[in-house]
Amino acid sequence: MYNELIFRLIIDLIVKYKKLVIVSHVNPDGDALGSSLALYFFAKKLGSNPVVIVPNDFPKFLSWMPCADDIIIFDKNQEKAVELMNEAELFCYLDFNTESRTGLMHNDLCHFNKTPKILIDHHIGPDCSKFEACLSETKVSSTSELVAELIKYQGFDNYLDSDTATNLLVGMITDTGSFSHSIFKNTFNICGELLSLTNLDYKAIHQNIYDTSSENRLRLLGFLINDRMTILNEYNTAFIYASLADLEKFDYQVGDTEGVVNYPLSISNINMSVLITERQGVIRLSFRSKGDFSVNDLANKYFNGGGHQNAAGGTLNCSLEEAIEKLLSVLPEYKELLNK
Ligand SMILES: [Mn+2]
Repeated sequence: MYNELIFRLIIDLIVKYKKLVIVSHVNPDGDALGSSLALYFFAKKLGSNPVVIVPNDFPKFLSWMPCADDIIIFDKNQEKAVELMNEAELFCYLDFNTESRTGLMHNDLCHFNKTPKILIDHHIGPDCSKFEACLSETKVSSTSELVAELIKYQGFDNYLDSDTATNLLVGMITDTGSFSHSIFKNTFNICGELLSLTNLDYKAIHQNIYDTSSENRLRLLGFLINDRMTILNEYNTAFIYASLADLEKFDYQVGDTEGVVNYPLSISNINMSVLITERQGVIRLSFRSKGDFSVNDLANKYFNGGGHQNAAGGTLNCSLEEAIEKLLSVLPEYKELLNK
């Protein structure tokens, strides 16, 4: 399925340009971090000098990932990040398909149009013409799976260690909701290889991700489902909203609402679930669907976002009430598709 010339090209570019800046998307998730950190380890083994920069902070439940401490967080350490970007010989964009997904970093990245860039991503429709090499494949679980294939191409024997494998597994576990969606046969195969080659403790990795919540985080989940969830049976849709005041009440920490959007899909007739979260000055929306309904299309058309068929995100610059109204106003257009 893979064009091995792309793997060769990416590896040659990493070897040729020693100063690498690996960039991932705003609100980095397990796959953004896992794929970036795995490429970071791999590039070091290839003799290059990589750094990972992400636009803003990542969830606390991912802070244990190997070398997560080495990540430069742009909005906390802008001076250092810009200095590194100025020195970069090669940018590696991971887990996003358009530069605007880098949030605050976008303005600065625009100044480096002449610096070579590579893209490794599993979202629909990147503009590959902007890149020296573009590894874009949507029929994979995650960007981490693509990075795993890249390292495998060069040879797991010499280039895989347990830290790299741990990062790759976190990416695949989290982007598939613990192997419940976006799964392909190859995902199981590659995970099996990573585990058998490194003797990692899978249970420990899983527990580090999922069993390290605070009491507040679990109570916030309970509150949102009980008090903030609306079921719209007519549209086979559920939405949950969370105001700033709601989040404050439960001492919100970055990542605390991660995964909340998935719960309504456990209701048998619900085909789409939406989480609407109020942030400082912006409304964030998260979409999930079951089956053929494309939340990518919906997020793209009405919510300044996109992603995958069954998982997408978006943002609106309005009040929480207006965001809910907007969602309600577009549902009739999708009624037929949602009722399938
Ligand atoms: Mn991803």
